[in-house]
Amino acid sequence: MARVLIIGVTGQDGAFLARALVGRGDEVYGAMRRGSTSKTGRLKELGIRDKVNFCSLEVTEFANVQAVLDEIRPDLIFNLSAQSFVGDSFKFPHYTSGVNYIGVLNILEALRVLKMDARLYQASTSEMYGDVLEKPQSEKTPFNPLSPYAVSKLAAHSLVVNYRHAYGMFATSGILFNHESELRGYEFVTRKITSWLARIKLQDAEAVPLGNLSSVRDWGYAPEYTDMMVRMLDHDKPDDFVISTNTEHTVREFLFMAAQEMGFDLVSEGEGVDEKCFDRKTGKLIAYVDPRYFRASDVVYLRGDNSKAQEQLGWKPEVLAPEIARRMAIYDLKKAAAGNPGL
Ligand code: NAP
Ligand code: F7E
Repeated sequence: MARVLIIGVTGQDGAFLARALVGRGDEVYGAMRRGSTSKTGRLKELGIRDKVNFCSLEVTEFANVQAVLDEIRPDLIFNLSAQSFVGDSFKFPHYTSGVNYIGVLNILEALRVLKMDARLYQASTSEMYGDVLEKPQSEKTPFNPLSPYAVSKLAAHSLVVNYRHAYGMFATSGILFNHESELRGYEFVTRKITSWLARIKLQDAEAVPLGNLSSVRDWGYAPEYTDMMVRMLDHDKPDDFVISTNTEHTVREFLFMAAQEMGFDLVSEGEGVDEKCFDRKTGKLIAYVDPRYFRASDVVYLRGDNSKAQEQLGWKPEVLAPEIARRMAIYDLKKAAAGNPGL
């Protein structure tokens, strides 16, 4: 049984990771920052809220990070904390850098100063590939970030590699491609689509405004990805691993798949900012392009090559984008039917 600290336990990944660790009998500590309302809804949804020992942590405060690590003395630390919404990172670049980079520096420095030999997992991201220099992207592909979010994550990633080499720390980076689930935040495009379509279907909501429908992502299923985080820290040495499904879909395809699950039969008309998606059966407008959702610079193509994780960690993703769209659609229809779209 390991003593585990999850920093960022209230997020999508934190909740699934906590469930996996509680399930294998670990003593799980969940670090979170105070808020004006409860943030433990995802843990409650997974039925494990009372199995997690909560502690207060603000990752940008070195003294606080040091005190928490000293008090808990975990064997394993998963740093999932981040300002994780790429769109917002253009509006809040300083704040994003503080949480995503200084936060990681604080954790690494606290481990060094306290002379702790805990194993650290850092949540790196496929966004670091940015304007991709190779297709598909593996651990060997050079990074070329396109947002303040990606730059901050690349700085943190480089620091983890540096501390691993300089101090011999067991610090591992998972370069995870997009992963979604029924517990995904509502600002991300998959959840925005499924939650909004459910409200169109059951509550007669207006059509959903979207940004770049041609953007390509390699979408996986979050619980499978958090299982891989555990495997990365159970591995015999610290390293970098790409976690992806090696498949690709456009945002438009995800929209059509989710819509089909809800009984819509979409057809697209027009191009670029004029594109609109109608339901063939009713002629109703379901989705349209709204330039307000375009990004200052957007990552338009991501598809991973997970060969290293397959070989060294035994990774084989099973839940792919069509099934993810189906599960999220069913879940959000149920929520909307209960009068609680969760927005
Ligand atoms: P998420 O749902 O946005 O969760 C982020 C977590 O970080 C939340 O628990 C949040 O707490 C916490 N946090 C934010 N600022 C903090 C601070 N200053 N101090 C302490 N905690 C703070 O993100 P996710 O989708 O679960 O992703 C988990 C991690 O993986 C993130 O680092 C993300 O950047 C990275 N990642 C995600 C994906 C993906 O597709 N999901 C892919 C690659 C990498 P509050 O509840 O208080 O906001
Ligand atoms: O956007 C396009 C958007 O916000 C995906 C985070 O978990 O994964 C996530 O970052 C694509 C982009 O995810 C809308 O322009 C079109 O091209 O769902 P997203 P993301 O930016 O890929 C990575 C791996 C992380 O590390 C991040 O933490 O979809 N898009 N229309 C839209 N995106 C949003 N959000 N909303 C739209 O209306």
